[in-house]
Amino acid sequence: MSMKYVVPALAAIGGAYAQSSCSVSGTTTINAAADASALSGCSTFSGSIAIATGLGEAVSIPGVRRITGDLTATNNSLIPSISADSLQVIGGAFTLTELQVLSTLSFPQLSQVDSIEWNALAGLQQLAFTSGVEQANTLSIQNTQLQTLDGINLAVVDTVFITNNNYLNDISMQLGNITTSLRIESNGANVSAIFPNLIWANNMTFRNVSTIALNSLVTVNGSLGFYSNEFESLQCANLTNVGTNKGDLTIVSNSNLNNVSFPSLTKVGGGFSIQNNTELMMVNGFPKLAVITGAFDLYGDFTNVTMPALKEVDGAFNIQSSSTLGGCDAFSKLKSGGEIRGKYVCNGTVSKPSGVGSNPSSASGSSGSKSTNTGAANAMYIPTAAAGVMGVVAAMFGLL
Ligand SMILES: *[C@@H]1O[C@H](CO)[C@@H](O)[C@H](O)[C@H]1NC(C)=O
Ligand SMILES: *[C@@H]1O[C@H](CO)[C@@H](O)[C@H](O)[C@H]1NC(C)=O
Ligand SMILES: *[C@@H]1O[C@H](CO)[C@@H](O)[C@H](O)[C@H]1NC(C)=O
Ligand SMILES: *[C@@H]1O[C@H](CO)[C@@H](O)[C@H](O)[C@H]1NC(C)=O
Ligand SMILES: *[C@@H]1O[C@H](CO)[C@@H](O)[C@H](O)[C@H]1NC(C)=O
Ligand SMILES: *[C@@H]1O[C@H](CO)[C@@H](O)[C@H](O)[C@H]1NC(C)=O
Ligand SMILES: *[C@@H]1O[C@H](CO)[C@@H](O)[C@H](O)[C@H]1NC(C)=O
Ligand SMILES: *[C@@H]1O[C@H](CO)[C@@H](O)[C@H](O)[C@H]1NC(C)=O
Ligand SMILES: *[C@@H]1O[C@H](CO)[C@@H](O)[C@H](O)[C@H]1NC(C)=O
Ligand SMILES: *[C@@H]1O[C@H](CO)[C@@H](O)[C@H](O)[C@H]1NC(C)=O
Ligand SMILES: CC(=O)N[C@H]1CO[C@H](CO)[C@@H](O)[C@@H]1O
Repeated sequence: MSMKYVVPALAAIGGAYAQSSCSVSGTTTINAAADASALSGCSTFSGSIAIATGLGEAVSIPGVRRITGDLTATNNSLIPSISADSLQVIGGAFTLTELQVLSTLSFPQLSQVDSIEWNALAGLQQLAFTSGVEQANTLSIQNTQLQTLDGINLAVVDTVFITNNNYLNDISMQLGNITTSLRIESNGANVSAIFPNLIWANNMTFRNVSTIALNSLVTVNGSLGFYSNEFESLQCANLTNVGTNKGDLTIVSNSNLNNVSFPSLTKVGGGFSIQNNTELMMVNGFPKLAVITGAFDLYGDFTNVTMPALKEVDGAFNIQSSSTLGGCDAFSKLKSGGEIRGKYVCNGTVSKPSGVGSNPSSASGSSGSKSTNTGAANAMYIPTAAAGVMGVVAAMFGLL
Protein backbone atom coordinates (compact mmCIF):
# COMPACT_ATOMS: atom_id res chain seq x y z
CA MET A 1 0.00 0.00 0.00
CA SER A 2 1.36 3.36 -0.96
CA MET A 3 -0.55 5.13 1.71
CA LYS A 4 1.47 7.39 3.85
CA TYR A 5 0.45 9.32 6.88
CA VAL A 6 2.35 12.52 7.11
CA VAL A 7 2.49 13.69 10.65
CA PRO A 8 4.40 16.93 10.60
CA ALA A 9 4.73 19.60 13.18
CA LEU A 10 2.44 19.98 16.12
CA ALA A 11 0.34 23.05 16.25
CA ALA A 12 -0.41 24.33 19.68
CA ILE A 13 -3.94 25.57 19.87
CA GLY A 14 -4.49 28.19 22.48
CA GLY A 15 -1.31 26.90 24.06
CA ALA A 16 -3.23 24.11 25.65
CA TYR A 17 -3.82 21.37 23.13
CA ALA A 18 -1.70 19.62 20.59
CA GLN A 19 -2.99 18.77 17.17
CA SER A 20 -1.96 16.10 14.74
CA SER A 21 -2.64 16.01 11.10
CA CYS A 22 -2.80 13.00 8.82
CA SER A 23 -2.61 13.00 5.06
CA VAL A 24 -3.61 10.49 2.50
CA SER A 25 -3.60 10.94 -1.20
CA GLY A 26 -7.04 10.26 -2.58
CA THR A 27 -9.76 8.58 -0.61
CA THR A 28 -9.56 6.38 2.44
CA THR A 29 -12.32 3.80 2.62
CA ILE A 30 -13.82 2.75 5.90
CA ASN A 31 -14.67 -0.94 5.70
CA ALA A 32 -15.38 -1.54 9.36
CA ALA A 33 -16.19 0.55 12.42
CA ALA A 34 -12.64 -0.03 13.66
CA ASP A 35 -11.21 1.72 10.59
CA ALA A 36 -13.12 4.83 11.59
CA SER A 37 -12.03 4.74 15.24
CA ALA A 38 -8.47 4.40 14.04
CA LEU A 39 -8.67 7.91 12.63
CA SER A 40 -9.10 9.37 16.11
CA GLY A 41 -5.50 10.57 16.22
CA CYS A 42 -6.05 12.78 13.21
CA SER A 43 -7.26 16.13 14.34
CA THR A 44 -7.01 17.22 10.73
CA PHE A 45 -7.49 14.57 8.10
CA SER A 46 -6.08 15.71 4.77
CA GLY A 47 -7.86 13.68 2.15
CA SER A 48 -11.27 12.18 1.61
CA ILE A 49 -13.12 9.48 3.51
CA ALA A 50 -15.61 7.05 1.98
CA ILE A 51 -17.72 4.52 3.82
CA ALA A 52 -17.83 1.16 2.09
CA THR A 53 -21.02 -0.14 0.51
CA GLY A 54 -21.00 -3.39 2.42
CA LEU A 55 -20.35 -1.97 5.89
CA GLY A 56 -23.23 -2.95 8.17
CA GLU A 57 -22.50 -1.34 11.52
CA ALA A 58 -22.62 2.11 13.06
CA VAL A 59 -19.65 4.25 12.11
CA SER A 60 -18.17 6.75 14.51
CA ILE A 61 -15.25 8.95 13.52
CA PRO A 62 -14.08 10.33 16.86
CA GLY A 63 -11.53 13.06 17.40
CA VAL A 64 -11.28 14.32 13.82
CA ARG A 65 -11.98 18.03 13.70
CA ARG A 66 -11.42 18.71 10.05
CA ILE A 67 -11.59 16.66 6.87
CA THR A 68 -10.04 18.59 4.02
CA GLY A 69 -11.71 16.52 1.29
CA ASP A 70 -15.05 14.74 1.03
CA LEU A 71 -16.99 12.52 3.39
CA THR A 72 -19.04 10.10 1.35
CA ALA A 73 -21.39 7.19 1.93
CA THR A 74 -23.36 5.84 -1.01
CA ASN A 75 -25.44 2.81 -1.80
CA ASN A 76 -25.38 1.14 1.57
CA SER A 77 -28.55 -0.58 2.72
CA LEU A 78 -27.17 -1.63 6.11
CA ILE A 79 -25.51 1.28 7.85
CA PRO A 80 -27.71 2.61 10.69
CA SER A 81 -25.66 5.49 12.02
CA ILE A 82 -22.81 7.84 11.14
CA SER A 83 -21.31 10.11 13.74
CA ALA A 84 -18.30 12.34 14.28
CA ASP A 85 -18.18 13.89 17.72
CA SER A 86 -15.54 16.54 17.02
CA LEU A 87 -15.88 17.24 13.33
CA GLN A 88 -16.24 20.95 12.63
CA VAL A 89 -15.30 21.30 8.99
CA ILE A 90 -15.63 19.21 5.84
CA GLY A 91 -13.62 20.98 3.16
CA GLY A 92 -15.28 19.11 0.32
CA ALA A 93 -18.62 17.44 -0.25
CA PHE A 94 -20.64 15.69 2.43
CA THR A 95 -22.38 13.18 0.19
CA LEU A 96 -24.92 10.66 1.42
CA THR A 97 -26.88 8.78 -1.23
CA GLU A 98 -29.03 5.70 -1.18
CA LEU A 99 -28.61 4.80 2.46
CA GLN A 100 -31.88 3.00 3.09
CA VAL A 101 -31.75 2.51 6.84
CA LEU A 102 -29.53 5.33 8.03
CA SER A 103 -31.47 6.90 10.88
CA THR A 104 -28.82 8.64 12.98
CA LEU A 105 -26.60 11.38 11.70
CA SER A 106 -24.76 12.86 14.65
CA PHE A 107 -22.35 15.72 13.95
CA PRO A 108 -22.72 17.91 17.03
CA GLN A 109 -19.91 20.32 16.12
CA LEU A 110 -20.22 20.52 12.38
CA SER A 111 -20.47 24.12 11.23
CA GLN A 112 -18.88 24.36 7.80
CA VAL A 113 -19.09 22.20 4.69
CA ASP A 114 -18.40 22.95 1.06
CA SER A 115 -21.47 21.10 -0.09
CA ILE A 116 -24.20 18.94 1.36
CA GLU A 117 -25.46 16.47 -1.23
CA TRP A 118 -28.02 14.12 0.26
CA ASN A 119 -30.38 11.97 -1.75
CA ALA A 120 -32.50 8.90 -1.09
CA LEU A 121 -32.15 8.59 2.67
CA ALA A 122 -35.36 6.72 3.39
CA GLY A 123 -34.78 6.30 7.11
CA LEU A 124 -33.46 9.73 8.01
CA GLN A 125 -35.98 11.70 10.06
CA GLN A 126 -33.80 14.10 11.97
CA LEU A 127 -30.31 15.47 12.35
CA ALA A 128 -28.22 15.66 15.49
CA PHE A 129 -26.25 18.76 14.51
CA THR A 130 -26.03 20.68 17.76
CA SER A 131 -23.85 23.58 16.64
CA GLY A 132 -25.57 23.75 13.30
CA VAL A 133 -24.11 24.14 9.84
CA GLU A 134 -23.88 27.83 9.01
CA GLN A 135 -21.71 27.77 5.93
CA ALA A 136 -22.11 25.73 2.77
CA ASN A 137 -21.84 26.60 -0.87
CA THR A 138 -24.38 24.02 -1.95
CA LEU A 139 -27.23 22.49 0.00
CA SER A 140 -29.06 19.73 -1.84
CA ILE A 141 -31.49 17.55 0.10
CA GLN A 142 -33.77 15.22 -1.81
CA ASN A 143 -35.89 12.20 -0.99
CA THR A 144 -35.32 12.06 2.73
CA GLN A 145 -37.78 11.66 5.58
CA LEU A 146 -36.43 14.69 7.39
CA GLN A 147 -39.13 16.51 9.32
CA THR A 148 -37.13 19.63 9.98
CA LEU A 149 -33.81 21.07 8.93
CA ASP A 150 -32.92 21.92 12.54
CA GLY A 151 -29.14 21.83 12.52
CA ILE A 152 -28.79 23.54 9.16
CA ASN A 153 -29.09 27.27 9.37
CA LEU A 154 -27.02 28.74 6.61
CA ALA A 155 -26.01 32.36 6.60
CA VAL A 156 -24.31 32.15 3.22
CA VAL A 157 -25.04 29.87 0.28
CA ASP A 158 -24.73 29.62 -3.50
CA THR A 159 -27.29 26.96 -4.31
CA VAL A 160 -30.18 25.48 -2.34
CA PHE A 161 -32.18 22.56 -3.69
CA ILE A 162 -34.76 21.00 -1.36
CA THR A 163 -37.17 18.63 -3.09
CA ASN A 164 -39.26 15.54 -2.48
CA ASN A 165 -38.87 15.41 1.27
CA ASN A 166 -42.44 14.35 2.00
CA TYR A 167 -42.37 14.95 5.74
CA LEU A 168 -40.54 18.23 5.70
CA ASN A 169 -42.94 20.97 6.80
CA ASP A 170 -40.56 23.60 8.05
CA ILE A 171 -37.86 25.26 5.97
CA SER A 172 -36.50 28.29 7.71
CA MET A 173 -33.08 29.88 7.39
CA GLN A 174 -31.31 33.08 8.30
CA LEU A 175 -29.86 33.40 4.78
CA GLY A 176 -29.09 36.91 3.63
CA ASN A 177 -28.04 36.16 0.08
CA ILE A 178 -28.59 33.36 -2.43
CA THR A 179 -25.78 33.76 -4.89
CA THR A 180 -26.88 31.28 -7.55
CA SER A 181 -30.25 29.66 -7.06
CA LEU A 182 -32.83 28.31 -4.66
CA ARG A 183 -35.42 25.74 -5.53
CA ILE A 184 -37.99 24.30 -3.14
CA GLU A 185 -40.44 21.76 -4.50
CA SER A 186 -42.69 18.85 -3.47
CA ASN A 187 -41.88 18.73 0.21
CA GLY A 188 -44.37 18.21 3.08
CA ALA A 189 -48.06 18.87 2.51
CA ASN A 190 -47.98 21.88 4.83
CA VAL A 191 -44.47 23.15 4.27
CA SER A 192 -43.46 26.68 5.15
CA ALA A 193 -40.57 28.48 3.48
CA ILE A 194 -39.42 31.26 5.78
CA PHE A 195 -36.44 33.43 4.87
CA PRO A 196 -36.81 36.47 7.11
CA ASN A 197 -33.38 37.94 6.38
CA LEU A 198 -33.05 37.27 2.69
CA ILE A 199 -32.25 40.49 0.85
CA TRP A 200 -30.69 39.46 -2.44
CA ALA A 201 -31.12 36.37 -4.62
CA ASN A 202 -30.19 35.34 -8.10
CA ASN A 203 -32.85 32.75 -9.11
CA MET A 204 -35.59 31.40 -6.87
CA THR A 205 -38.38 28.91 -7.53
CA PHE A 206 -41.04 27.79 -5.06
CA ARG A 207 -43.46 24.94 -5.73
CA ASN A 208 -45.99 23.23 -3.45
CA VAL A 209 -45.32 25.57 -0.57
CA SER A 210 -48.08 26.31 1.99
CA THR A 211 -46.66 29.32 3.81
CA ILE A 212 -44.05 31.73 2.53
CA ALA A 213 -42.19 34.70 3.99
CA LEU A 214 -39.76 36.83 2.01
CA ASN A 215 -40.27 40.05 3.90
CA SER A 216 -36.79 41.50 3.52
CA LEU A 217 -36.24 40.59 -0.10
CA VAL A 218 -35.20 43.63 -2.13
CA THR A 219 -33.62 42.33 -5.33
CA VAL A 220 -33.89 39.22 -7.48
CA ASN A 221 -31.21 39.45 -10.13
CA GLY A 222 -32.51 36.51 -12.17
CA SER A 223 -35.93 34.91 -12.16
CA LEU A 224 -38.48 34.51 -9.37
CA GLY A 225 -41.19 31.89 -9.78
CA PHE A 226 -44.12 30.67 -7.68
CA TYR A 227 -45.86 27.57 -9.08
CA SER A 228 -48.58 25.33 -7.65
CA ASN A 229 -48.26 26.67 -4.14
CA GLU A 230 -50.98 26.42 -1.52
CA PHE A 231 -50.66 29.80 0.16
CA GLU A 232 -53.53 32.26 -0.03
CA SER A 233 -51.48 35.37 0.18
CA LEU A 234 -48.18 36.38 -1.42
CA GLN A 235 -46.52 39.51 -0.02
CA CYS A 236 -43.12 40.79 -1.02
CA ALA A 237 -43.20 44.12 0.74
CA ASN A 238 -39.67 45.28 -0.02
CA LEU A 239 -39.04 43.68 -3.39
CA THR A 240 -38.01 46.45 -5.77
CA ASN A 241 -36.48 44.72 -8.77
CA VAL A 242 -36.85 41.33 -10.42
CA GLY A 243 -34.66 40.26 -13.30
CA THR A 244 -32.25 43.13 -12.96
CA ASN A 245 -30.35 41.57 -15.77
CA LYS A 246 -33.12 39.75 -17.68
CA GLY A 247 -35.28 37.57 -15.49
CA ASP A 248 -38.94 36.77 -15.10
CA LEU A 249 -41.52 37.14 -12.36
CA THR A 250 -43.93 34.23 -12.66
CA ILE A 251 -46.94 33.42 -10.49
CA VAL A 252 -48.75 30.40 -11.91
CA SER A 253 -51.36 27.83 -10.82
CA ASN A 254 -51.39 28.71 -7.14
CA SER A 255 -54.82 27.29 -6.41
CA ASN A 256 -55.63 29.20 -3.18
CA LEU A 257 -53.95 32.48 -3.94
CA ASN A 258 -56.29 35.41 -3.46
CA ASN A 259 -54.03 38.33 -2.62
CA VAL A 260 -50.79 39.29 -4.33
CA SER A 261 -49.00 42.32 -2.97
CA PHE A 262 -45.69 43.68 -4.27
CA PRO A 263 -46.02 47.31 -3.16
CA SER A 264 -42.39 48.30 -3.87
CA LEU A 265 -41.81 46.54 -7.17
CA THR A 266 -40.83 48.99 -9.89
CA LYS A 267 -39.25 46.88 -12.62
CA VAL A 268 -39.25 43.39 -14.09
CA GLY A 269 -36.29 42.90 -16.42
CA GLY A 270 -37.90 39.99 -18.28
CA GLY A 271 -41.43 38.60 -18.54
CA PHE A 272 -44.25 39.18 -16.06
CA SER A 273 -46.77 36.33 -15.79
CA ILE A 274 -49.73 35.83 -13.48
CA GLN A 275 -51.65 32.84 -14.77
CA ASN A 276 -54.23 30.31 -13.72
CA ASN A 277 -54.46 31.34 -10.08
CA THR A 278 -58.14 30.48 -9.94
CA GLU A 279 -59.00 32.32 -6.70
CA LEU A 280 -57.24 35.53 -7.65
CA MET A 281 -59.90 38.08 -8.56
CA MET A 282 -58.08 41.38 -8.23
CA VAL A 283 -54.63 42.11 -9.60
CA ASN A 284 -54.06 45.39 -7.83
CA GLY A 285 -50.97 44.74 -5.72
CA PHE A 286 -48.42 46.40 -8.03
CA PRO A 287 -48.87 50.12 -7.40
CA LYS A 288 -45.33 51.09 -8.47
CA LEU A 289 -44.63 48.65 -11.28
CA ALA A 290 -43.50 50.86 -14.16
CA VAL A 291 -41.31 48.89 -16.54
CA ILE A 292 -41.56 45.36 -17.92
CA THR A 293 -38.81 44.54 -20.37
CA GLY A 294 -40.37 41.30 -21.61
CA ALA A 295 -43.97 40.22 -22.11
CA PHE A 296 -46.87 41.07 -19.81
CA ASP A 297 -48.92 37.87 -19.80
CA LEU A 298 -51.87 37.46 -17.46
CA TYR A 299 -54.75 35.06 -17.59
CA GLY A 300 -57.25 33.76 -15.08
CA ASP A 301 -60.59 34.71 -13.57
CA PHE A 302 -59.81 38.30 -12.61
CA THR A 303 -62.47 40.93 -12.40
CA ASN A 304 -59.96 43.79 -12.24
CA VAL A 305 -56.38 44.37 -13.26
CA THR A 306 -54.84 47.70 -12.31
CA MET A 307 -51.24 48.85 -12.83
CA PRO A 308 -51.35 52.56 -12.04
CA ALA A 309 -47.63 53.23 -12.59
CA LEU A 310 -47.12 51.20 -15.75
CA LYS A 311 -45.34 53.16 -18.45
CA GLU A 312 -43.36 50.65 -20.51
CA VAL A 313 -43.96 47.08 -21.73
CA ASP A 314 -41.47 46.05 -24.36
CA GLY A 315 -42.89 42.63 -25.21
CA ALA A 316 -46.40 41.37 -25.95
CA PHE A 317 -49.26 42.45 -23.70
CA ASN A 318 -51.96 39.90 -22.90
CA ILE A 319 -54.76 39.87 -20.35
CA GLN A 320 -57.48 37.27 -20.72
CA SER A 321 -60.09 36.59 -18.07
CA SER A 322 -63.04 34.28 -17.84
CA SER A 323 -64.84 37.00 -15.82
CA THR A 324 -66.22 40.34 -16.84
CA LEU A 325 -63.00 42.35 -16.72
CA GLY A 326 -62.40 45.89 -15.53
CA GLY A 327 -59.22 47.79 -16.19
CA CYS A 328 -58.68 47.39 -19.96
CA ASP A 329 -59.41 51.06 -20.72
CA ALA A 330 -56.25 52.19 -19.00
CA PHE A 331 -54.14 49.63 -20.84
CA SER A 332 -55.72 50.49 -24.14
CA LYS A 333 -54.49 54.08 -23.66
CA LEU A 334 -50.98 52.76 -23.02
CA LYS A 335 -51.18 50.79 -26.23
CA SER A 336 -52.34 53.84 -28.21
CA GLY A 337 -49.63 55.96 -26.63
CA GLY A 338 -46.92 53.50 -27.59
CA GLU A 339 -45.96 52.63 -24.01
CA ILE A 340 -47.03 49.06 -24.75
CA ARG A 341 -44.91 48.04 -27.71
CA GLY A 342 -45.89 44.47 -28.55
CA LYS A 343 -49.06 42.72 -29.66
CA TYR A 344 -51.96 43.80 -27.45
CA VAL A 345 -54.92 41.83 -26.06
CA CYS A 346 -57.11 42.72 -23.08
CA ASN A 347 -60.30 40.66 -22.95
CA GLY A 348 -62.86 39.55 -20.38
CA THR A 349 -65.45 36.78 -20.65
CA VAL A 350 -63.05 34.57 -22.57
CA SER A 351 -64.21 30.96 -22.27
CA LYS A 352 -60.73 29.48 -22.18
CA PRO A 353 -58.30 32.19 -21.19
CA SER A 354 -54.70 31.54 -22.16
CA GLY A 355 -51.29 33.12 -22.36
CA VAL A 356 -49.27 34.32 -25.29
CA GLY A 357 -46.81 31.62 -24.47
CA SER A 358 -43.66 33.64 -24.50
CA ASN A 359 -43.00 32.65 -20.90
CA PRO A 360 -43.12 28.90 -20.57
CA SER A 361 -44.81 28.34 -17.23
CA SER A 362 -42.38 25.62 -16.41
CA ALA A 363 -39.30 27.81 -16.53
CA SER A 364 -37.33 27.61 -13.37
CA GLY A 365 -33.90 28.18 -12.12
CA SER A 366 -31.92 25.43 -10.63
CA SER A 367 -28.76 23.58 -11.03
CA GLY A 368 -30.65 20.42 -10.16
CA SER A 369 -29.09 17.48 -8.53
CA LYS A 370 -25.52 16.87 -9.19
CA SER A 371 -24.01 13.95 -7.47
CA THR A 372 -20.47 13.83 -6.40
CA ASN A 373 -18.90 10.49 -6.92
CA THR A 374 -15.88 9.72 -4.89
CA GLY A 375 -15.28 6.36 -6.41
CA ALA A 376 -14.73 3.42 -4.19
CA ALA A 377 -12.85 2.17 -7.25
CA ASN A 378 -9.62 3.83 -6.25
CA ALA A 379 -10.30 3.06 -2.64
CA MET A 380 -7.51 2.86 -0.16
CA TYR A 381 -7.54 0.79 2.93
CA ILE A 382 -6.21 1.53 6.35
CA PRO A 383 -3.91 -1.32 7.26
CA THR A 384 -4.04 -2.33 10.87
CA ALA A 385 -0.36 -1.56 11.21
CA ALA A 386 -0.82 2.01 10.04
CA ALA A 387 -3.76 2.43 12.38
CA GLY A 388 -1.52 1.21 15.16
CA VAL A 389 1.18 3.70 14.28
CA MET A 390 -1.39 6.45 14.27
CA GLY A 391 -2.57 5.36 17.66
CA VAL A 392 0.97 5.50 19.00
CA VAL A 393 1.56 8.88 17.42
CA ALA A 394 -1.65 10.19 18.92
CA ALA A 395 -0.64 8.89 22.28
CA MET A 396 2.68 10.69 21.98
CA PHE A 397 0.88 13.90 21.23
CA GLY A 398 -1.33 13.30 24.17
CA LEU A 399 1.74 13.33 26.39
CA LEU A 400 2.89 16.72 25.22
C1 LIG B 1 -25.06 -0.99 -4.78
O1 LIG B 1 -24.47 -2.04 -4.01
C2 LIG B 1 -24.78 -3.34 -4.47
C3 LIG B 1 -24.15 -4.36 -3.55
O2 LIG B 1 -24.00 -3.86 -2.27
C4 LIG B 1 -24.27 -3.54 -5.88
O3 LIG B 1 -24.64 -4.78 -6.35
C5 LIG B 1 -24.86 -2.46 -6.77
O4 LIG B 1 -24.29 -2.55 -8.05
C6 LIG B 1 -24.58 -1.06 -6.21
N1 LIG B 1 -25.25 -0.08 -7.00
C7 LIG B 1 -24.68 1.02 -7.37
C8 LIG B 1 -25.51 1.96 -8.18
O5 LIG B 1 -23.54 1.31 -7.10
C1 LIG C 1 -25.14 38.85 -2.80
O1 LIG C 1 -24.25 38.21 -3.66
C2 LIG C 1 -24.14 38.83 -4.93
C3 LIG C 1 -23.28 37.96 -5.80
O2 LIG C 1 -22.11 37.60 -5.13
C4 LIG C 1 -23.56 40.22 -4.76
O3 LIG C 1 -23.48 40.85 -6.01
C5 LIG C 1 -24.49 41.00 -3.87
O4 LIG C 1 -23.95 42.26 -3.61
C6 LIG C 1 -24.71 40.28 -2.55
N1 LIG C 1 -25.73 41.01 -1.85
C7 LIG C 1 -25.74 41.13 -0.54
C8 LIG C 1 -26.88 41.89 0.03
O5 LIG C 1 -24.89 40.64 0.16
C1 LIG D 1 -46.33 19.88 -6.73
O1 LIG D 1 -46.89 20.61 -7.81
C2 LIG D 1 -46.83 19.92 -9.03
C3 LIG D 1 -47.38 20.84 -10.08
O2 LIG D 1 -46.48 21.90 -10.26
C4 LIG D 1 -47.64 18.66 -8.94
O3 LIG D 1 -47.54 17.95 -10.15
C5 LIG D 1 -47.11 17.81 -7.81
O4 LIG D 1 -47.92 16.68 -7.64
C6 LIG D 1 -47.07 18.59 -6.52
N1 LIG D 1 -46.40 17.80 -5.52
C7 LIG D 1 -46.87 17.67 -4.31
C8 LIG D 1 -46.09 16.83 -3.38
O5 LIG D 1 -47.90 18.24 -3.94
C1 LIG E 1 -49.69 24.31 8.70
O1 LIG E 1 -48.56 25.01 9.22
C2 LIG E 1 -48.88 26.22 9.86
C3 LIG E 1 -47.60 26.85 10.30
O2 LIG E 1 -46.73 27.02 9.23
C4 LIG E 1 -49.77 25.95 11.05
O3 LIG E 1 -50.14 27.17 11.63
C5 LIG E 1 -51.01 25.20 10.59
O4 LIG E 1 -51.77 24.85 11.71
C6 LIG E 1 -50.62 23.94 9.84
N1 LIG E 1 -51.82 23.35 9.28
C7 LIG E 1 -52.02 22.04 9.34
C8 LIG E 1 -53.28 21.56 8.71
O5 LIG E 1 -51.24 21.29 9.87
C1 LIG F 1 -38.08 47.03 4.24
O1 LIG F 1 -37.31 48.16 3.85
C2 LIG F 1 -37.37 49.23 4.79
C3 LIG F 1 -36.66 50.40 4.17
O2 LIG F 1 -35.45 50.01 3.62
C4 LIG F 1 -36.72 48.76 6.08
O3 LIG F 1 -36.79 49.77 7.04
C5 LIG F 1 -37.48 47.55 6.59
O4 LIG F 1 -36.84 47.04 7.73
C6 LIG F 1 -37.54 46.47 5.54
N1 LIG F 1 -38.38 45.40 5.99
C7 LIG F 1 -37.92 44.20 6.21
C8 LIG F 1 -38.91 43.21 6.71
O5 LIG F 1 -36.79 43.91 6.01
C1 LIG G 1 -27.24 38.55 -12.62
O1 LIG G 1 -27.81 37.72 -13.64
C2 LIG G 1 -27.08 37.73 -14.85
C3 LIG G 1 -27.80 36.83 -15.83
O2 LIG G 1 -29.16 37.00 -15.77
C4 LIG G 1 -25.69 37.22 -14.63
O3 LIG G 1 -24.96 37.34 -15.83
C5 LIG G 1 -25.01 38.04 -13.55
O4 LIG G 1 -23.78 37.48 -13.25
C6 LIG G 1 -25.87 38.05 -12.29
N1 LIG G 1 -25.27 38.91 -11.30
C7 LIG G 1 -24.85 38.45 -10.15
C8 LIG G 1 -24.25 39.46 -9.24
O5 LIG G 1 -24.96 37.28 -9.83
C1 LIG H 1 -54.46 25.49 -13.28
O1 LIG H 1 -54.26 25.32 -11.89
C2 LIG H 1 -54.86 24.14 -11.38
C3 LIG H 1 -54.61 24.12 -9.89
O2 LIG H 1 -55.26 25.21 -9.34
C4 LIG H 1 -54.24 22.92 -12.03
O3 LIG H 1 -54.86 21.77 -11.57
C5 LIG H 1 -54.38 23.02 -13.53
O4 LIG H 1 -53.68 21.98 -14.13
C6 LIG H 1 -53.81 24.35 -14.02
N1 LIG H 1 -54.09 24.48 -15.43
C7 LIG H 1 -53.16 24.84 -16.30
C8 LIG H 1 -53.59 24.97 -17.70
O5 LIG H 1 -52.01 25.04 -15.96
C1 LIG I 1 -53.80 42.08 0.41
O1 LIG I 1 -52.74 42.13 1.35
C2 LIG I 1 -52.26 43.43 1.60
C3 LIG I 1 -51.05 43.33 2.48
O2 LIG I 1 -51.29 42.53 3.60
C4 LIG I 1 -53.37 44.24 2.25
O3 LIG I 1 -52.92 45.55 2.47
C5 LIG I 1 -54.57 44.26 1.31
O4 LIG I 1 -55.64 44.90 1.92
C6 LIG I 1 -54.99 42.86 0.94
N1 LIG I 1 -56.01 42.96 -0.09
C7 LIG I 1 -57.12 42.25 -0.04
C8 LIG I 1 -58.06 42.43 -1.18
O5 LIG I 1 -57.36 41.49 0.89
C1 LIG J 1 -62.61 47.57 -11.71
O1 LIG J 1 -62.23 48.26 -12.88
C2 LIG J 1 -63.18 49.18 -13.34
C3 LIG J 1 -62.70 49.72 -14.63
O2 LIG J 1 -61.41 50.27 -14.49
C4 LIG J 1 -63.35 50.27 -12.29
O3 LIG J 1 -64.33 51.18 -12.71
C5 LIG J 1 -63.80 49.63 -11.00
O4 LIG J 1 -63.86 50.60 -10.00
C6 LIG J 1 -62.83 48.56 -10.60
N1 LIG J 1 -63.33 47.87 -9.46
C7 LIG J 1 -62.62 47.74 -8.37
C8 LIG J 1 -63.29 47.00 -7.24
O5 LIG J 1 -61.48 48.18 -8.25
C1 LIG K 1 -31.88 31.22 -13.67
O1 LIG K 1 -33.14 31.03 -14.28
C2 LIG K 1 -33.11 31.21 -15.68
C3 LIG K 1 -34.53 31.15 -16.18
O2 LIG K 1 -35.19 30.05 -15.71
C4 LIG K 1 -32.22 30.14 -16.28
O3 LIG K 1 -32.14 30.31 -17.67
C5 LIG K 1 -30.83 30.26 -15.67
O4 LIG K 1 -30.04 29.22 -16.14
C6 LIG K 1 -30.91 30.19 -14.17
N1 LIG K 1 -29.60 30.45 -13.62
C7 LIG K 1 -29.12 29.78 -12.58
C8 LIG K 1 -27.76 30.16 -12.13
O5 LIG K 1 -29.77 28.90 -12.01
C1 LIG L 1 -63.15 38.27 -28.75
C2 LIG L 1 -62.66 39.59 -28.27
O1 LIG L 1 -63.28 40.25 -27.47
N1 LIG L 1 -61.49 39.99 -28.75
C3 LIG L 1 -60.92 41.26 -28.36
C4 LIG L 1 -59.74 41.00 -27.45
O2 LIG L 1 -59.05 42.20 -27.17
C5 LIG L 1 -58.56 42.87 -28.31
C6 LIG L 1 -57.76 44.06 -27.85
O3 LIG L 1 -58.35 44.59 -26.72
C7 LIG L 1 -59.72 43.25 -29.22
O4 LIG L 1 -59.22 43.86 -30.38
C8 LIG L 1 -60.48 42.00 -29.59
O5 LIG L 1 -61.64 42.36 -30.33
